[in-house]
Amino acid sequence: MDDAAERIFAALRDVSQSGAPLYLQLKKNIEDAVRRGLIGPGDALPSERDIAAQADISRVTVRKAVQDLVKSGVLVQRHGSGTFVAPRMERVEQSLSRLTSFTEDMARRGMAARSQWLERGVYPPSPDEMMVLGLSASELVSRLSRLRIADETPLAIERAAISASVLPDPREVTSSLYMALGKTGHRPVRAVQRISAVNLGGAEAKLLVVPEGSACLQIERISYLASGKVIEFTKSIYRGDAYDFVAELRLPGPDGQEGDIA
Ligand code: 16G
Repeated sequence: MDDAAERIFAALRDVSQSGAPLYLQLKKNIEDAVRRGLIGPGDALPSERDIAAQADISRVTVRKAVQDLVKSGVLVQRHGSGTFVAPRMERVEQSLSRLTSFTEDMARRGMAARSQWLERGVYPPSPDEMMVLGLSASELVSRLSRLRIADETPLAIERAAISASVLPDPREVTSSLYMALGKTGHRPVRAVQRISAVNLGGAEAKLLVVPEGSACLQIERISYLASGKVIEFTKSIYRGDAYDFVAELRLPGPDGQEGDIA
């Protein structure tokens, strides 16, 4: 038996036949073992059968506990090779003073960025989109909703809206929206961001592989061209356990001017 398996079995000893449902006890024992560092990122979990035998519980109970822990991101399952403690999330420190794209941010950190498309098409604009992008009801908007993933870890859900007169075919955006906008001279040069706290609902939690109700950052970015025209209206949800947004603050100048943000 390897070390990790022994440590896991040690953590299972307290699963008893009384009190809380067995799968909840088992789940809590495994969570505690991860939190206390008894088992660490990448450690393999013993097989369902071995855990069941060791803790003297049924395999169905073990499977239920393991599935719950996979859903909440504590464990990961790799087809053919088993179940492992999930890699620890390295927090991403993101400056609030530079206007960069997700692809660029991840490349700077040596991480491979990719996206899973949730929506990509042309639609009549919503009242919000009309107001922010300055569109009339007869104009169209290109919507690009993506799950943004870095090194296989989902970090954010981004829902971008761009006027269809600027981006008539959103399928032209393959990896980077800002790169696609740059090609036609529409890359934003300035943006205003509003950040607020939210607790995730079930569907979004599932996409981000975090427990339902997890703390997240909701970010609204409105980006502008040098001409002052609004080019992008993006609503995003960033994982609270993964992101630190950092802003540099300075004393106001001698005239008391702080500079306008909007
Ligand atoms: C960033 C922006 C987002 C922009 C995206 C473009 C925030 C909160 N959001 O993630 O507004 O649409 O970059 O990234 O920073 P891309 O060029 O990689 O598609």
